[in-house]
Amino acid sequence: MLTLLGTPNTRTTRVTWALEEAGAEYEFVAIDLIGGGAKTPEYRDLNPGGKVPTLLDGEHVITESAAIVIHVADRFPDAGIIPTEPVARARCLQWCFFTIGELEQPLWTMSKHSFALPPDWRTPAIMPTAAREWLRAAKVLAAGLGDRRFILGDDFSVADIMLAHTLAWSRFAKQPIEHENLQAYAGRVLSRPALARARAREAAAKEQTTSA
Ligand SMILES: N[C@@H](CCC(=O)N[C@@H](CS)C(=O)NCC(=O)O)C(=O)O
Repeated sequence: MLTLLGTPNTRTTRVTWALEEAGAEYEFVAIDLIGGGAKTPEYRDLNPGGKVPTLLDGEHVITESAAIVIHVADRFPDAGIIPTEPVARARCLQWCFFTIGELEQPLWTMSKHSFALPPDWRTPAIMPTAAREWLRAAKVLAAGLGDRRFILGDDFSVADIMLAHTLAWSRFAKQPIEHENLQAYAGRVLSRPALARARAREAAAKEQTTSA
């Protein structure tokens, strides 16, 4: 049994999306991030950093969105969303880790210093640096993508989930996507039906929590 604990429209959506691409059966438990739902002792037992998402796979607890989407892809091999050939798999992991280590970091810095951190901890002067770092990481991605349909070529993979989710985040953060190939890629990947299903599933879980 798979249970995803997370908050709609956060990094959780990477996992909901991967589960939908995989055709998995799962329960979605909405965590009220703003209301402190990730900071309770019970939740911290699962995810000591008090962050979302967390996946429960039977007795196993998995945290970190990149690790979780890779696990989902491995667990549902018939979905074909992670390559098995070692070099192609390494390339897929490369772009998953690039997302976490490079692409999302400037956006996360902007989020932290505009609303996520307590007001006293925010340093607005960091914003121009983060904006430049965003452009730099996006340029690396645009060069890596080239004229491919997906980041690995013709086959969609969890790396596309990680990357495209972060491109959607950049739109929300009003950071430009300067490269035409990246804009087209974002449009292509973000219009996948599995993402629409994931968003609907998250919205339904949130609605249930709100009205409970
Ligand atoms: N590296 C982690 C980051 C998780 C993370 O920071 N999630 C945000 C929501 S998108 C969160 O829970 N923030 C609450 C906090 O920072 O206290 C992952 O990819 O899962």
